[in-house]
Amino acid sequence: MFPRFWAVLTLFSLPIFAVDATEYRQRRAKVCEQLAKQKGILVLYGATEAERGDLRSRFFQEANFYYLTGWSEPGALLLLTPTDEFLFLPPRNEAREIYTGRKLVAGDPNTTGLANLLSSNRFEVTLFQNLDAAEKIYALLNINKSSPLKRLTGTRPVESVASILFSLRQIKSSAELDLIQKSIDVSVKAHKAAWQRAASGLFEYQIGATMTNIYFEAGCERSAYPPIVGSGPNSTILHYNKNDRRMDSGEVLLMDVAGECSMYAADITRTIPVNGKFSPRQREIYEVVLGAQRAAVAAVKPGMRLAKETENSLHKIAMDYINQHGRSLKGEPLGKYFTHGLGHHVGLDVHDPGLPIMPLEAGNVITIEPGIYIPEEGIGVRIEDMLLVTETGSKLLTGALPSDPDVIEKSLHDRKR
Ligand SMILES: [Mn+2]
Repeated sequence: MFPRFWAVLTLFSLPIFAVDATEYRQRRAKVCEQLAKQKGILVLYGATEAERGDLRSRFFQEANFYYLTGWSEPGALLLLTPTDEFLFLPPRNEAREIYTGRKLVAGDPNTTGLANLLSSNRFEVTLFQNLDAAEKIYALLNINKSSPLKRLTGTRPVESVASILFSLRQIKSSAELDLIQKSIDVSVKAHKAAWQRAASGLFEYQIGATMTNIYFEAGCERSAYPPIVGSGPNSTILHYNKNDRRMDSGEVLLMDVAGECSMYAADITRTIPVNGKFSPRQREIYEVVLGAQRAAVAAVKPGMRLAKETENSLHKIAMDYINQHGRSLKGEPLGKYFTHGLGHHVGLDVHDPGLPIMPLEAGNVITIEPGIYIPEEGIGVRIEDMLLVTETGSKLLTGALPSDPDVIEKSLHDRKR
């Protein structure tokens, strides 16, 4: 229907979808409204090259900073007041630019979308000019960023940006949903490619390579988290990511792998039989996890919670299902093998802001990912899907990747070898 559009897409396989400048401006405007109410100012330190530049990974921006600015260069600072906004950029460093290329600096035409573009050596004086009118300073408290700020702000209270920023980040805009869906779509392709390839004798890292190749080929910047490819006993280790074991026929293969594209993460897990057919015991465990997941997914709607011990707990729905279906080899309920949280928010961060105890709201994007891990049987099963919470329930965003065991076995059986 849009042949020209698609031609452009094919030509530039780099991610070309992006949130536009207007939306970043609207986000800052919402924060400024809050700042006016609280008589506060907000200071964010963007990520620096020193933090990100360990030579193993390329630079990427701090998520809150990116959310408010779309700015993806290192060393920037953001100051928001109830009525104004300032982006501070490092002064020109010609020696550095030999390595990193030409950078935008204060004095260049302002293409940042922010009202005021200043050199970072103007930051302190601008902060002091706005400090007198401020009763509170909002900043990120969880990283060592707060220490230089503490020196500048003296005895004034520094509060977490969480209270004025995280509730915004939890409600995804349609532009964000498009980007998340794009990350999901390529990650689904990665899983399907892994299903094509999985076979006894292969190493876990080979499956990982097949998967990451799909999303790097599509222009994604990085894995949303280190790929978890666990066969047999390794399927029972929650964040196993050495991926160096040779898989064998008769084992399950758990793949928790997804890309981050245009800064937005996906998070998807599937568990398949290496040889194409679940053993009766593997299938039994698989069906318990799937039943628990379906029960929790069916219950997702605004007001429900991901947390364990709370009213309207989705975790309890999944846990009850697991305890009421299947048994350990000793005849005990299986609940003790479900050893992690049920899900989390996803967005710019794979674990996006959002406490499990908070009631879900329409516009949240979350995972639902129950699992059962039985070390003594060498069977670990996790099934993780992503959902958009809607006014009346939820929309499954990862539905293009089957989780029904019959469908999985059929697609493994039908693969071309
Ligand atoms: Mn997850």
